[in-house]
Amino acid sequence: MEQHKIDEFNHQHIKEHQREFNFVAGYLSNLDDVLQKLIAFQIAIPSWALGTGGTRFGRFSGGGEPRNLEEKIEDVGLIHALNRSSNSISLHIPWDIPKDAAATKKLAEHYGLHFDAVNSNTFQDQPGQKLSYKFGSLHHVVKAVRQQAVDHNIEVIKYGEQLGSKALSVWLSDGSNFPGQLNFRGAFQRTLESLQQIYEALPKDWKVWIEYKPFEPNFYSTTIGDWGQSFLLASKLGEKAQTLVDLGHHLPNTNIEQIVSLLLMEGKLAGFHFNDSKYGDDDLTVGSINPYQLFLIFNELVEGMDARGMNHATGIGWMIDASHNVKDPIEDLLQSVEAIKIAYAQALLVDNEALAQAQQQNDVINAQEILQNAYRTDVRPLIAEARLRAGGALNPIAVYRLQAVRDGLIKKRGVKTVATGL
Ligand code: RM4
Ligand code: MN
Ligand code: MN
Repeated sequence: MEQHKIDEFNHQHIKEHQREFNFVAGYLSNLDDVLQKLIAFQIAIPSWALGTGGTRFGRFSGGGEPRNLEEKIEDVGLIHALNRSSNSISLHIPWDIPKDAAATKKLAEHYGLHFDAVNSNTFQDQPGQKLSYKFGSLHHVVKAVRQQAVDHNIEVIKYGEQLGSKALSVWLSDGSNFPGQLNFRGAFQRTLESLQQIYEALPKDWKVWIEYKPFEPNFYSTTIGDWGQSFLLASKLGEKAQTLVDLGHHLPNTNIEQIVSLLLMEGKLAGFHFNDSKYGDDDLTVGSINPYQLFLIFNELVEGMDARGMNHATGIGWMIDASHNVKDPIEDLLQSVEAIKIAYAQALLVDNEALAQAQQQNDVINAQEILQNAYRTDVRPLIAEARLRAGGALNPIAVYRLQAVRDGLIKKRGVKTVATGL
């Protein structure tokens, strides 16, 4: 995406933008601070979100999907050029093994990108793999299987080191499908021992992020099923281990904001996998189902990070983890990043002093008013302004469509199957 195309678009729409921006800016006493924070706030893109995802029932490819890691980096580069808010990429190994790490790093740098956490994968068997993960990996009853999974994680760290990553993200599908299948204590202990070996292999300035999930693919128990189990593991491992919160990895109506608040208080909140869901691990676009919950989460984050004197942009790992059957993945990621920034901006508008006072006085009405005043503010012009100042597009999706980027990608990379509507 050439910069002049973005500039041209911005030029054509600047008047309209200014009108909207001035309206909301007039309400803010901390405008500069908010804009600075919005410019600095970046969200990592996972390498697996750039193609059309699927369900366990099937996968419908779109056109022009990236065919290799280089093209995935290219796509993230495009997203970042448009929104100036996605300056890193998170790799899943072995889905995306860099063949030449130095060249991969250089290519990313060319687009102004760096590498976020690297993700290991012991939830699938890979071709040629010696031992199967059918009955789990780090928790497996057979030592040799655990060792194979530990070795894989250490290998992933090595790839990450070459790319400049600073964290290993571990999600296990380990669990059981039927009562009696597993001894819970045994499974937990073995997982801990395996993680200890991985922990020992971590470089000095690295972290290990432990993700939890209540069910799927196992439907009776998951060995790291909730934040308590992840927190327990992270606490036993040491200070380089923290809990990763994937928004879709909770049972319906869980109070995620409360979980986040306490993890943050304990210095154990590694970061996020943003997505949205109505039922389970739906991996839907961030903010598409429950934007108010997302705002409440960010409200806890901002208040909690400020209480600990943390830098909002760098103190926590911010990442999208989503997958789509029916949307153009690039457009979807642009929507997702926008939704995250909207929730963040709204949280920055909360009058925390007044809220603390209302809480102290048990003024429940006012407490709700304060939160909802912020939530009901249309902050989109603030985000557009931050994007504009950073060199991005006033409206990233509009530019993407106007430039017919997907058509260009299809020409270059080809179409797999034609689906009406795409
Ligand atoms: C899992 C989990 C992990 C992700 C995989 C692909 O449900 O969310 O974070 O790496 O999916
Ligand atoms: Mn996840
Ligand atoms: Mn998930």
